[in-house]
Amino acid sequence: LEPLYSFMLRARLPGGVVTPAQWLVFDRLAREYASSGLRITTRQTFQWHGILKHDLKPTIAAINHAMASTIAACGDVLRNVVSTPLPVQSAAHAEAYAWAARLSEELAPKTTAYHELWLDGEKLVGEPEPEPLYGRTYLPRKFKIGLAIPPLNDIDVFAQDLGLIAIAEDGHLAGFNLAIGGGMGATHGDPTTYPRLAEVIGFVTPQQLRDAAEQVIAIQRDWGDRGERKHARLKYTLDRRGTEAFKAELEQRLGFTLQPARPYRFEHNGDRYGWLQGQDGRWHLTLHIESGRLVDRDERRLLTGMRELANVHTGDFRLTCNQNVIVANVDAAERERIDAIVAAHGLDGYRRHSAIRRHAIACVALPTCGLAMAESERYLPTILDKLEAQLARHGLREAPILLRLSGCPNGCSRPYLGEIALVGRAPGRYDLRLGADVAGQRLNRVYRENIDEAAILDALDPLFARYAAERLPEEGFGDFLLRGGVLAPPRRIWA
Ligand code: SRM
Ligand code: SF4
Repeated sequence: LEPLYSFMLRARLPGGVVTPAQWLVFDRLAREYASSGLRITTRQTFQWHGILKHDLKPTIAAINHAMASTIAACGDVLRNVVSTPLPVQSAAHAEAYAWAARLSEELAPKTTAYHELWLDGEKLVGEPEPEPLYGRTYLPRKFKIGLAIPPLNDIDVFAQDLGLIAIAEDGHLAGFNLAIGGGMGATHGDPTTYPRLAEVIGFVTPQQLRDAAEQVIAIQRDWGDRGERKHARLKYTLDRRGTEAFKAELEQRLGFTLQPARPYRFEHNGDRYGWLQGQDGRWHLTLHIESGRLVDRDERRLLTGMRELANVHTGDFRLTCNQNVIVANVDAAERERIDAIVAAHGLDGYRRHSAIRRHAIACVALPTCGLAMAESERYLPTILDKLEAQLARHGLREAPILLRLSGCPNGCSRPYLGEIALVGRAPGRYDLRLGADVAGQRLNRVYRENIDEAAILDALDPLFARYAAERLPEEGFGDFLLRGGVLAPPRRIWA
């Protein structure tokens, strides 16, 4: 008798765009096959946990019939391409999304094995189809592309292997600054591993983007460390071979020189909640979903509420890299009906939650993640209650402090970009990291190592007191900690 194996499935949804029809399929899969609802990830897609082995095939087939896929959502390939989800500047956003979708499609593996295995595709006889980009051995490690449109850095563009900073001129895309070598993962006690922000190396036009992205991946394929998986990401290739050498190789393979980077300015990296109107007059409602977990619990029937929305909504949905969802492209006349469904199912947390709760992100961690060293998603509500009480005592309930929790140093919640971050060490113990900015351009650093909850709260309380008393207007908590001398200035300012 075979054990009852269960699996996690992840969809590939470039730019996080989901039609109402797709939503209804994904919702049905969550109810029929998964153990804990629909989970929005930090890369704008869905995961289903607890899929039993014999249900994998029908689930994957249903995802594909809904015009989505699971191919390249995991593995040593280009992962889900993320893109600024909020379509407020209509023309530029539409173009940006089109680019995310195109890169995702064209740079994905071309293997037919996926279709043979999971979709009952016809078996090819003879040699398998060649992989034009990945070759026989694929990439040394996963590779991530993300596209941001300033002033919003809502995808954390500097955490990507290849970050694309869209430069809009007259409302249309003039091109992209390329930022290479971002990545979060590290290993406790191993200083040869570290989080790193991507470096801006130049500008390309839209016509040059596809080739530039492909060649960045190809150089990493050829230069990446295949001997030690821990050092296989692009960030280590750059630090080993030098960013200038990488850029020279890129220009040589492309046959043209990158233009100098164009000016840009990021203001912040969270989501903007509530209703916002786009340039074309249509409306977009960003809802806060704690840890991205859509389940029905007590009076908060989030999974049902989203299904009700999908039944009536005529626009689309956008998943965000902060694990939230945008009900996008709503006509003004429909707003009232959407608001009523949102309120009736407890999806209106964005109106009630404190600022720190609205901006917090936690990775999945226990019980499903085999790499977790400490709780994250399940611990978030508890630590938030305690931090909220502390912040309220200092009159800081509405201070939008960016908190990120990870159950281990792999950094799936991009914790090294949190103004406050807890990175799991052991059950109940975390590294407390402080001092990132709110634009996603500065990493935090360890403030206290391997401490428990009481020590975390003790360490933060006097800092909140000082922040409340001494902060400048609009000054973020991370910036204050640097200006106030709590943390030494960073060795490198990323901009
Ligand atoms: Fe992640 C591995 C969950 C975004 C860095 N990540 C894992 C695994 C698959 C654990 C494993 O290998 O067994 C986790 C599954 C947990 C579970 O039970 O579901 C997992 N990662 C997630 C998600 C679901 C976190 C979330 O709470 O939303 C995110 C899914 C993204 C997606 O839709 O594709 C997720 N992971 C990230 C990010 C953030 C990002 O990409 O913006 C990072 C940091 C950025 C980066 O890659 O540097 C990230 N995950 C890692 C790493 C460290 C990689 C490294 O280079 O060091 C691992 C471990 C590994 O790959 O060996 C990992
Ligand atoms: Fe698991 Fe660690 Fe990623 Fe959290 S950060 S989901 S614990 S691998």
